[in-house]
This record gives sequence, structure tokens and C-alpha cells, in this order.
Amino acid sequence: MKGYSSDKIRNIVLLGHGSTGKTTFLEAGLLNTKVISRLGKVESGNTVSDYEKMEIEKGYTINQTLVPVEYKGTKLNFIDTPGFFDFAGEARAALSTGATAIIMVDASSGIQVGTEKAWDLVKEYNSPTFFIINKIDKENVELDEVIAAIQDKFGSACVTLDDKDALDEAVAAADEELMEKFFEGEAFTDEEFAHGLATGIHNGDIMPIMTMSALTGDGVDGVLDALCKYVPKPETVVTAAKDADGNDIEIACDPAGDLVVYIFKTLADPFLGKISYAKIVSGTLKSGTDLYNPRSEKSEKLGSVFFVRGKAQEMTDTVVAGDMVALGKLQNTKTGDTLCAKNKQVEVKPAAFPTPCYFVAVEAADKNEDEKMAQGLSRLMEEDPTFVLERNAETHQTLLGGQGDIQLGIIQAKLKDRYGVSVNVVPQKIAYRETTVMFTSDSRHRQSLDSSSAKNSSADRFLRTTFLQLRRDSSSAWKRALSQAARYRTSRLFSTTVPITK
Ligand SMILES: Nc1nc2c(ncn2[C@@H]2O[C@H](COP(=O)(O)OP(=O)(O)OP(=O)(O)O)[C@@H](O)[C@H]2O)c(=O)[nH]1
Ligand SMILES: [Mg+2]
Repeated sequence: MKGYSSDKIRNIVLLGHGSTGKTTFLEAGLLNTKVISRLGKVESGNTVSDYEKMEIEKGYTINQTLVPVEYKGTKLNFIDTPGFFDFAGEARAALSTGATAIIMVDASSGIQVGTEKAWDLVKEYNSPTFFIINKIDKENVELDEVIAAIQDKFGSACVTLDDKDALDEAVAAADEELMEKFFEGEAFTDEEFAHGLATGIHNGDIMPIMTMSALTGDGVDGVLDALCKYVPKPETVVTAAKDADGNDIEIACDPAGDLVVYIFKTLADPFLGKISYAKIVSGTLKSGTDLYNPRSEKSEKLGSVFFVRGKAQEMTDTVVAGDMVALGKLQNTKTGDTLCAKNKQVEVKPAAFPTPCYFVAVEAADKNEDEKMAQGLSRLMEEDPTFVLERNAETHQTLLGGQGDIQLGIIQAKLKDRYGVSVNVVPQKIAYRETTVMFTSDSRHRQSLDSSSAKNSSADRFLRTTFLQLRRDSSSAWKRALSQAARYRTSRLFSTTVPITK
């Protein structure tokens, strides 16, 4: 993988409901650019992106993975993210790099909960956005209906690239000169059209909808072409940060500027050691450079710098602003940190991770391994900042908290696999001043918690009473729980422990 200049790099995050084909799309891109000779399948565990042991076992994405596709002289740095809601922290971290978003939609399913969640995220992070409708090869696909549903739900900024009229109108909105031309009925030149389109996409006024089949390859080159052309260049991205005095600043993506490196993902590989994924926000990185971490107040030597594609690594000694790389063996740096010059300290605004909302009580299966369990979990926390380990002082139980049962199950499996520690999930003890409540933002569930139809078992009655009682409670734990519920627009119930104040 050769080095690219900033203007030949595009950073793109793949978002969307689970199983819409994000990982398979990258296979298709790599196949078309002859990096692989056969399309990998998630079911066969042979895709470039889902290379981690647990991903191969489960057949879905768990970690965000950087998979560059070099297409016609442009390097498209794709970050594949998991569709499962439990791992939403990964998408947040990827978006915090300022990358453009693709929301992948399954042509046969249309808009799903994960599509709406992806939409909420791109709004929160102000990301330029593309839609790709994938799986057009499937039977009974009503493409027009899916396109109309996207436009209906997410607005008229969503346009297909072959809808000339809608595009002209959107392009006209890019600046006054173009608007004037449009109203006078004059046609745009190719340059004007390209400029208007790029401006509109950058500002979020245009969100192109494209269609393809990652499986058959139909439309994939067209998608890659459009991404090279229309994804905003890194130099148009300004990064929000704070200076040494805590003032808000914006950092321009300038290869000649001060070196600023933002860490958006950490992997704790038991064999390879710690790997930190980095976006070069500004400046040009040379391997061997010493940088400073304002959070840990420690220096870091950037000894091993490499380009990655899934698990494949290639050493490099230079990386320019706008590009993404992996850094080996950073001692005092974690996800969300910034590395910069000591005499010009800045901190990039990190991703806002969801706070844990689902807790289980755990014990090491072997009582002598409590310490080992805690150590293993804290290593795993480096690569997933969305779970916590808590000791309940009153019940003396160890609580593992995260986003849901799938995530906590994966964490336990990794703990066993990497650190040889088996854990048991045990019933949670309730301290007399606390109770575990189930909550949800889904009105159907809320109703069933509220209404008399949920009084069949004593547990339901208990739940309902507690729910009603706590709804009036203004404790911060309860508020936190409710804000979590609001964020997770889902029919799933979440449990949490909150204090009862009488
Ligand atoms: N028919 C058809 N199937 C596809 C296509 N693209 C992907 N698939 C299948 O859809 C399933 C899910 O694909 P993935 O690539 O794992 O989807 P994903 O979006 O990465 O899923 P998560 O990682 O769970 O978010 C697999 O069985 C793929 O083979 C397509 O274009 N057509
Ligand atoms: Mg995937």
C-alpha cells in the first residue's frame, strides 16, 4: 500500500442495520481492485474486515476495522462498523474522526431500526452522508419504494444520482451564482455541477442514494466511482478541539501544519500487543517522532507506524494529514486521546460513548481467579470503552455493565479465550435501598409496564410498582437510565439498578 497525498484520500464510515452487507461491500471493493481473488463470506469467516476470532465465530462485525480500497488512484479509507446496537460505540468512535458516512440499507428490508439509529448518529456528528441500497439482486425488491421511503423518512436532500431534476435543484442551492443560473433556465457546466454537488454533500444539503449488489458486484464500481468523486476531501474537514487553556478551537487538515494525531480505536491483541488506530488530523507523521499526550501527561515515541487493511499490516515511515494508520505499542495512550507537540498542546473532541445501561453480576468460576478476571476485563476495556466493571459495596458483588447481553456475552467469551478466565453470571443481589428496574423507551413496553395487563406474575407487579414509583423519583441514576432509554429506540427492555428514595 503506497502513501497517498491528502487530496487522494477519502475517509468513509460504513453504518447501518446488521446484515445489510457492509462487510461484504468491502469484499466486493477489494475484489474489483484485485486485492483478493474471491469474494469472502461472513458465514465462512474469510472476509478481510471480520478477521477477529470472535467475529469469525459469530459471523458478524464486532470491532470497527480499517479497510482501505485503492481505486483509480484514490485511497478510500473505509471503516467497517458493527450493526448490532450493543456495539454502537464503535460507530461513534469512527464518526468522531470526521469521516463521511454511508448508511447501508437492505433493499429487501427497507428502513430498519438500525437505519434510523445510523441517521441519528450522522445528525449528531454532522457527517456528510450517502445511502447505499444493497442486495438489489434479491427477489421481490421494490427499489422505487425503498428510495421513496428513504426520501419520505429522511427528507428531500436524499436524491439518487440519476435524478437530474432533483440534483439540479440541489446543486443550485450550493451558491447564489448557480441559483441564478438555475432560475434563468441555463444548464450548468460540468465543473459547476461537480462543484455544486460537492458543496451540497459537504454541507449535508445533498445525500446521494446509490444502489448495488455487493454479492453479484452489480453497481459496485459505480458506487466506488461516486465515492472518489463526491466524498469530501480530508482538507475540507475541520476538527473541533480544545487548546491548552481549554478554549474551543478548530484544526485545519494541513500536511504542513503542526502534527496532531487522534486515537479513535485501541485493540489489545494478546500476541501482537496494543494497537492504536489513528487519524492524522494535521501535519505529517514520521515514524520515530516523540509526541506528547496531554491527558496522560506523558510522552509517546511513535516507533511502529503501519498502514492496515483488516489484519494485514505494512510498515511506513510517513503519513500525511487526513490519512489513517495504526500505531504499535503506545504506552500511555487510550481511545479518544490526542498526541501533539508538548509546546502546542491540543485535545481533539473525542466520541461521546453511551454509558452502561445493562448490568449483570459476575464471579470467576475459579474463586482464585478473581484478580485475573479483573485484570483481563480491564485489558478488554481498552478496546471497548462502553463497558464497566463495578464493585457493589453493599452486596459485595462484581457487576459487569454494558450496552446489552450480546456485548456482555462477547466480553465473557473474549475473557475466556484470551486470558483463560471463565466467569459465571450469578443472580444480582438487591441492596435494600436499591432495586433493579426494567425500562424501555418503546411505548408498547412502557404501556405494558404501566397497565394492568402486566400484572400476571408477582414479578410483573413488582416491576410495575417500582416503575411507577421511580418515575416520580428525580434521582440522577434514574434520569441517566431514562436518557439511555431515549437513546435506544428499541423494543428491548433494559435493566439497571437505581436507588429508592422514600
Ligand atoms: N443477496 C445478497 N446478499 C448479500 C449482499 N450483500 C451481503 N449479503 C449477505 O448478507 C449477509 C450479511 O452480510 P454482512 O456483510 O455481514 O452484513 P453487515 O452489514 O456487515 O452485518 P453486521 O456486521 O452484523 O452489521 C451475508 O450473508 C451476506 O452474504 C447482496 O448484495 N445480496
Ligand atoms: Mg459487518
